[in-house]
Amino acid sequence: MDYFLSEDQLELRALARKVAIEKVKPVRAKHDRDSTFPWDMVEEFRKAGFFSVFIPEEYGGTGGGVLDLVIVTEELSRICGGISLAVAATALGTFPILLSGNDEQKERYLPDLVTGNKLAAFGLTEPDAGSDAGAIRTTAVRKGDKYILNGTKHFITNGSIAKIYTVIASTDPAKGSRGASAFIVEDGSPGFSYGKIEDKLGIRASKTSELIFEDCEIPAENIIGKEGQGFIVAMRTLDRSRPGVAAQALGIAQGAYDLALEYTTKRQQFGRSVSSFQAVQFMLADMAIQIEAARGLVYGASKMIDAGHNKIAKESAMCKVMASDVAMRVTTDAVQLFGGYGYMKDYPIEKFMRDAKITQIYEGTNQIQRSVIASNIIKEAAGKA
Ligand code: COS
Repeated sequence: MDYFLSEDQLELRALARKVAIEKVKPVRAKHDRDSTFPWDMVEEFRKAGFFSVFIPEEYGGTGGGVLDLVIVTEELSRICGGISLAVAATALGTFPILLSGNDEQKERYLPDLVTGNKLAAFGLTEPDAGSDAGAIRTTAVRKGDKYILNGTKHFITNGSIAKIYTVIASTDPAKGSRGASAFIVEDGSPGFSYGKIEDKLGIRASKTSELIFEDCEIPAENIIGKEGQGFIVAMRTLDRSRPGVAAQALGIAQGAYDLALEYTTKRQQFGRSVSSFQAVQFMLADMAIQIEAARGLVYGASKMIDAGHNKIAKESAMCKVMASDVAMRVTTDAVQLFGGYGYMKDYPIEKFMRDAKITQIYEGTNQIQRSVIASNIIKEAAGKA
């Protein structure tokens, strides 16, 4: 389908597709097998300018928006949904600064993020605060010109390899989500270390680790916004980053479908290509329909965000649910279409199914997304939205 992308966006898509095929494809199996972080690919993404595509020109970006980030993430994920995260997770960690940081913070941190010289990560989730993001226990106590952080974040994408972390901690635990605050924590801050590195089912080329704060000292000026605004900073961030997860899911689904289509037209059984059987044709058609429907929603939500709409929680959640559920169904069907070969690691298709699963879970499970959607449509129906 034609989404009437701008000339710049079409060029960006062509560049991302080229980098994905020429650079990412040859190394994706190795990074997946060894679970190594793709610094070689980060270098390629830096050269291609992918870290800059959603950052305003005044901070050295291209002035593109969420849709540009979606285009890059989709194309990279079409080849490897794990390697694409070096860019997408950096964007997640950058959004709090971009959306709610002050001028000094933007001037200090964005130049290194826009070039990809430093990667970023977002630290919200804790062992006992996943879906219930308001239940975080990491604390931040003001002492003179510093904040002292104590607690543990886990399942942090880009954890241990990022240099800049946007972290949500409680400055007033009695107030729950209204007592949360957002901070910028740099790698190497005193009392900041990394814990367990996770061994994962999929997205194995992406690092996921614990962040440990033990009397971690950061300058008081590293608070993003004011004390008590951290939960809103987190929610506004997730509203703008979830289309990126949706784009990752969309790319994974498209990549699996591409392989399944190619395979079923070549694979001969009963003296003919398996794609000549109606059972297979219907599966391919359903995959194509679902992918295009998901793309329409992802691009539509991204365009709303880029057009400056403020109330985007529902649409952002909708595109994330849709694309990730599609990715899981399409990749499972793609494995099925490969038959026994689909189950073997000699073929790239099983990796797509493993990579797809996380998109239904992280940046808010699809159950949480449905809660967000439901609460918004009920408020709208009552005329309160
Ligand atoms: N934008 C701006 N403000 C928002 C918001 C949004 N999208 N969503 C909620 N808020 C505000 C509310 O208006 C409310 O403000 P007041 O305190 O002034 O009334 C405040 O935030 C609390 O909202 P709410 O009562 O809805 O919070 P809940 O604790 O019920 O939690 C959910 C809401 C479940 C939506 C939230 O905890 C969530 O998103 N959880 C998933 C977290 C997640 O994605 N984790 C993945 C890890 S991060 S990679």
